[in-house]
Amino acid sequence: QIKACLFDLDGVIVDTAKYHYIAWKELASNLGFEFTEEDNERLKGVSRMTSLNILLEIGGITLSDEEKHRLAEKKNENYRTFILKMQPDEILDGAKEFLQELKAKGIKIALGSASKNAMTILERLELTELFEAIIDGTKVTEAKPNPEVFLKGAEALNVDPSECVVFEDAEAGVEAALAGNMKCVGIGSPVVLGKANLVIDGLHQMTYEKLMELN
Ligand code: G16
Ligand code: MG
Repeated sequence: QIKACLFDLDGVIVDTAKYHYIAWKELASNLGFEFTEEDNERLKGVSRMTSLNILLEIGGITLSDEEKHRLAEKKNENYRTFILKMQPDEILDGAKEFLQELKAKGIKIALGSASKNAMTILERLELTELFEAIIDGTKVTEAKPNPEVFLKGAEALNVDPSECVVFEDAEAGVEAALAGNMKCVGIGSPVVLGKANLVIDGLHQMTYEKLMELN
């Protein structure tokens, strides 16, 4: 019996990837190399430090941990100038409506995101109140595909993992959901997210009825 839904943030509720991209691209440019949109795909759903490590690998650059922390901090400051200007109209099509439908039907809702900026983003989008639990990058030690972020979400909602459905746009996120013994709806390409129980283009295609069919 499905009792709860757990949502990834970037790529499911909002497209912050475009702002991450601008900030990483600028950092790469300062370091003297090009960072492409294709490169950016590799950073989706991945933590800030891992993202930086991938970027430095692309640029063929080796740095001390201290220098890496400084650059990650600099990138985040730049990224935050964009998210602090976000507006509720940037919520992806159908996301708010689906969250409201779930709430009306008594389904519990939690966030399961790798981002340490998740609280700021939810506030800017005026979505905070719809979430009963928020598990973000400040509350986990293991990155997806480890199921920690979703298991903590289920625990906070006081439901069994088998009663949860996760909504994810990244392959590692789908793997995390399944590893946690949860069902998963993939948002994006069936080629990439093939392991999910259902793959859709976006939450505008999701309804309470479709959710119940996953039972
Ligand atoms: C998001 C993005 C990732 C980003 C990560 C950490 O994950 O998809 O690209 O690197 O958060 O973000 P921050 O630097 O804000 O802590 P998710 O899990 O919401 O898709
Ligand atoms: Mg994501």
